[in-house]
Formats: sequence, C-alpha cells, structure tokens
Amino acid sequence: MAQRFFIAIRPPGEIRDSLIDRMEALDGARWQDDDQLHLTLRFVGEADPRQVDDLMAALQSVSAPPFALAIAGVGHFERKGVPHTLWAGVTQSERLAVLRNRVERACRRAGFPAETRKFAPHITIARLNRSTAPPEEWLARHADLASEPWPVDSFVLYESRLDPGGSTYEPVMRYRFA
Ligand code: 3AM
Repeated sequence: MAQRFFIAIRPPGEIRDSLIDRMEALDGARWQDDDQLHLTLRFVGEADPRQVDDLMAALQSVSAPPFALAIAGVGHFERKGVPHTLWAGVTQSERLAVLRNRVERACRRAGFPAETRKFAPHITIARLNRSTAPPEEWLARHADLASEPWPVDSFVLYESRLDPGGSTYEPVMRYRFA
C-alpha cells in the first residue's frame, strides 16, 4: 500500500509543553501525543517511492525568509455541525503564508495536484469523538492561550501511518528553508 505524507512545522519542546498543559479531562477528547503536535503546511496524501523522491528533491530547493510564530488562542473544526477537532491558533504571519505557498509550488513541481482548500494554520491538539459534551466550555476557558514567539527556519516531511490506536507521524526529513 502506498504511504501517506504531509509537510509541517514542528514547534519546539517548550511550546509543545505549553499545549500539553491545556490537555485535561474532557469527555470525548483524544489529546494528541507530543509526537503528534505540528502545524500542517501541506497534506500530500499517498505517494509511491518515486513520487517521494521527486517531492524530496523539490522540497530541498524551497527557500523563504525565516519568521517567528507564537501560539494565539484556540478553536475547533466541525463537520455538519459536529465538532471533531480542537486546535491552537498561531499569530497572523505573512511569512508563514509565503512559506506555505512555496511548499505548495514544490509539491506541484513534484507532480502532486494543487491544494484547493484555503490554508487555515492551526496545531491540532485533540480529536473529538462524537461527544455528548460540546467543547464550548473548554474553548472559553483556554481562549487566552498564548506563547512567546519562536523562530521558524525549517519544516519537516512526515509519513503518516494509520494504526488501530490512531495516527503515528514519523519524521522523514527536516528541511531548512532560511
Ligand atoms: O494538521 P492536522 O493534524 O489538523 O487531519 C490530518 C492532519 O491535520 C490531515 O493531515 C494532517 C496530518 O495527517 N489530513 C489527513 N487526511 C487528509 C486529507 N485527505 C488530511 N488533510 C487533507 N486531506
């Protein structure tokens, strides 16, 4: 079976710790492990080894100015009115958008179809089961989530494996873009 990949920014340990601090007893929430915390720049999906070689070559040539990101607030995604993800937001950054666009172009150069969905930068911190308890109370209590800015000058190609217990994300390669 073809493997699945995505490209993401990996926050440093102290930022991840500050997110882990907000994980608490919440009905229906499956909190992400430390290993799973990332900000997705581009979901790539299935790729065979030759496509991965092309992708890695294209990512090698991505260059962009470095920037700083900070955690800012929390939110959720829902489908058909049912919340399924809790996330931490990041500060608005034009340079993050530039990096994302260059990564997107690299994916297209490597032969992957264009991403048509709008970029919505976030760090997923929980997946929600079909829960009876809506997350409003958690969202309100953590609306003030914030961090010091951290410098971003690299991104990571991850392999995503779907295991019975959830997804595991294996870093394949780190790319310095700045
Ligand atoms: O960045 P997060 O964790 O929100 O939901 C998946 C995860 O997003 C998303 O890619 C990230 C790494 O797995 N993902 C999984 N399947 C996807 C798909 N078919 C997808 N994104 C878009 N299309």
